[in-house]
Amino acid sequence: MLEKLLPIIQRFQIEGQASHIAPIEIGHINETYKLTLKNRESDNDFVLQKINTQIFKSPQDVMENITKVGQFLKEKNYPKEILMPIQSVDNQYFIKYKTDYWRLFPFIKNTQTFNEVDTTEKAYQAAFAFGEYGRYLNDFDATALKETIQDFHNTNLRYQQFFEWTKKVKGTRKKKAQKSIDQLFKYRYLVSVIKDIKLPLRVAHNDTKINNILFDKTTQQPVCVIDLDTLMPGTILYDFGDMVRTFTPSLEENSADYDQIFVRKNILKALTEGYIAGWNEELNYLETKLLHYGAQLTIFEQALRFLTDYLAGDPYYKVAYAEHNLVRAKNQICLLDSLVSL
Ligand code: GN1
Ligand code: MG
Repeated sequence: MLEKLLPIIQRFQIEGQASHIAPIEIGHINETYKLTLKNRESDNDFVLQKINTQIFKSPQDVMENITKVGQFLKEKNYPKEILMPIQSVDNQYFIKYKTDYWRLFPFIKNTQTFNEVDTTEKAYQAAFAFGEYGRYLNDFDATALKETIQDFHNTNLRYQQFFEWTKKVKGTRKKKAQKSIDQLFKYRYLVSVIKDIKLPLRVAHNDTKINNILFDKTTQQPVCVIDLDTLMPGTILYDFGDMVRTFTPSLEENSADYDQIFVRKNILKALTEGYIAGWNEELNYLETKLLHYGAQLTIFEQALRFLTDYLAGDPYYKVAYAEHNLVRAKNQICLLDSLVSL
């Protein structure tokens, strides 16, 4: 594998001899590797990623957003690590090799990620980190960011697309999905709320999953917010929502143990407090009032996305087996039922 990737690695401004490379199984979208370079003094690790251009149509825009925000945070003396890509030999933040686009990040030392939240302390700290990240970007002009995926959190459009697929698809997939389809129809009212409210346009991270925070292995404290591909102008609703979606469940999004899936209230409380504290009074009244609604909307949207992908034959999310997206959709519906009933 190393040999195959060497022509790519050599295009970046790094010193030392590539000595090891291994895939990192993280995320549903990009292809990720951990790379080790040997130097005279030490070993240094990096994260090499192939950008999925089916989904991120303009790698240029993605990398521009990341570097603009990174630069701004640096000037603001943001207290945590800032994820900045390594430049290529021709001073770009990504390279094109054959038909693919690649980028390289330093691997932040002594860190780890978690797929689940096991303590209220972790929920509070991670949510604080996302809130703090937003706060440091408070006076960054969000409109200066490119929309890396158009209509990413346009739940209304997601609903329309879902609805069209429910009409278009016949056969086994439709039959298997029918119960979930009916359940999602009933949650349609969630979309109508958002049409009538006006919230500040902010720099939204848009993928505030628990595994998008690096924790220090020793202190167990968050040290870096990662996965910045979906940095876009947006509202805080979905950032808060994606935390609720991924921090609070009793079981994670791939679990098919449906009757064991619920929102853990103590984690929800801790993350809400952490997020608000991270923003340190910068959120306005309406934003604070709508957090809980944002969580419902986000989980609803995610269920729509998984079910639409299932109906469409899995063009978007990586799947490990035929029913994977259906399972994920059912899982999200259970979670939504639980949240709505709180
Ligand atoms: C995707 O690839 P990953 O896991 O970072 C998706 C998110 C979804 C998530 C569901 C660009 O994120 O929006 O919430 O899967 N990212 C994109 O787990 O679509
Ligand atoms: Mg992501």
